[in-house]
Amino acid sequence: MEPKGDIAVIGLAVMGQNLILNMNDHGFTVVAFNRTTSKVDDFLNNEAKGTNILGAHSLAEMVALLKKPRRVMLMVKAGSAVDDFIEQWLGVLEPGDIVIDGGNSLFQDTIRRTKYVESKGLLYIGTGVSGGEEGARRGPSIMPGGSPAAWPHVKPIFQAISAKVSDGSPCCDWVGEGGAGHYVKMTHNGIEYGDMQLICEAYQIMKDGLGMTADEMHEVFKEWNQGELESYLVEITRDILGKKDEDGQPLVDKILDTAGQKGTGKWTVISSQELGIPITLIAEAVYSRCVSALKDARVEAAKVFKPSNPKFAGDRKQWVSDIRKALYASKIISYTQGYMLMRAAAQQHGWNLNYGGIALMWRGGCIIRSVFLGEIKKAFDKNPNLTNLLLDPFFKKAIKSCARSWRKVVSAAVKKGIPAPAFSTALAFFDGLRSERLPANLLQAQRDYFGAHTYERIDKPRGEFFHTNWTGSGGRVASSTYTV
Ligand code: 2AM
Repeated sequence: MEPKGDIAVIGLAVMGQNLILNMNDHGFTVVAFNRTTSKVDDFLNNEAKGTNILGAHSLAEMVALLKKPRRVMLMVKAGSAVDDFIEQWLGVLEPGDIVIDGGNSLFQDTIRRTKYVESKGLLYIGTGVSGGEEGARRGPSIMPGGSPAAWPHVKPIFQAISAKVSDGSPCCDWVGEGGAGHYVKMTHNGIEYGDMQLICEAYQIMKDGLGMTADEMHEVFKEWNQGELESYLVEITRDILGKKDEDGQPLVDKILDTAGQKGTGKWTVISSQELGIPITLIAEAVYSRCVSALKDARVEAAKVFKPSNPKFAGDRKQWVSDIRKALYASKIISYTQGYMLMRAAAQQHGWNLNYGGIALMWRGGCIIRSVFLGEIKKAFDKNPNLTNLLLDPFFKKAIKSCARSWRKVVSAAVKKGIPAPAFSTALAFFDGLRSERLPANLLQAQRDYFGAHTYERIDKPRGEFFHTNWTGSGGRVASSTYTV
């Protein structure tokens, strides 16, 4: 009998199960496999009952059920489990078969694995899948990269199961070679950290600066979700603020204020450091989670340094409008930085990224989905070579119309001692970017003074380096110039 399986999915945790059910809904025959094989039977007898999903209890059985070229997709924990599976598969798959990793793998691992699997004659795809459980079930954002020759074979499945935007375009397209898909997914997660932090800062300013209750803020987020901030994260914030505990009090007020993290935000920041790209907002978002984790230290310090009166003076409605604008402007900065990062990574790794396509992939299905991403898509459609999102006419106008409120909110937060690190760093970055002359002339002089690191001059061509004997007692020899 001819094998019927279109694709195998390995790993029956919640994301894996939901992706399988989603593929089944779209008419694909999926083979389900899991290391602990009892989970296969459990799945077939419950969630997958009455569907066309096939179970396999060994890799050999799985392979026998698949049409060629075989497509096998891993939905297991990132790390060594992926390498273990690749080794096992290389023993049972054939040249031309396609290995897909749908976990949150580090992009360097995906670069390495793509090369390795290709060296064995097979094809590799490392893909970001975003949208949580619900996304996996109803339509995630999917960001595939790896071996270009594999794409036509997985495209029909991935684009069928992905989220769609209003005109029907799928939130899934080929991202690029090697680790490009996982890089874009990592950047997505970094931006997600930033978006969440911005919302949280707006919340804290409204709570502490304006004395607003969760119910009142629920109304504010409801309104914000009807304008330019309309997004999944604003929507769930609205719902969270409206949720009551069993005693009728807002649940959010009872949740301990220490945040966890799994590492993709940190990876984004590490990559930005390596590439020398300032993604200051995401970095502050990661560090803010670290500060939140210092609960005991904060409780101690608050006993000594607690701000005496954090309340803002003035009209509350006006403040809420200012905070919305500060959030919007800061968000524009965060995406500007995120796109700068992807552009630098693409250059370093030789990826031909489609920036408008990335905005479209993020437009639906994933955690950062928003109306805002539609504007980014438009900006790149108009100018595919746009190097700085801030220079697009739409965003230029938006930043200009928010600037006064942004400064007002950041200065009030500073004056009153309410932490707003992401709002503030966004503004500092903006001010840095629009400074034709920064104090780095002095910095270079300092470096040359103590380390003979040399400097360039404004009255000489770039690339000519000078050293001054600042004290009259140092040597004549300059250290070689280098930039890390
Ligand atoms: P399990 O059910 O056998 O534990 C999420 O943890 C998914 O990843 C589960 O399907 C889990 O399989 C799988 N997984 C985690 N580590 C694994 C490993 N080292 N080898 C195989 N599967 C693994």
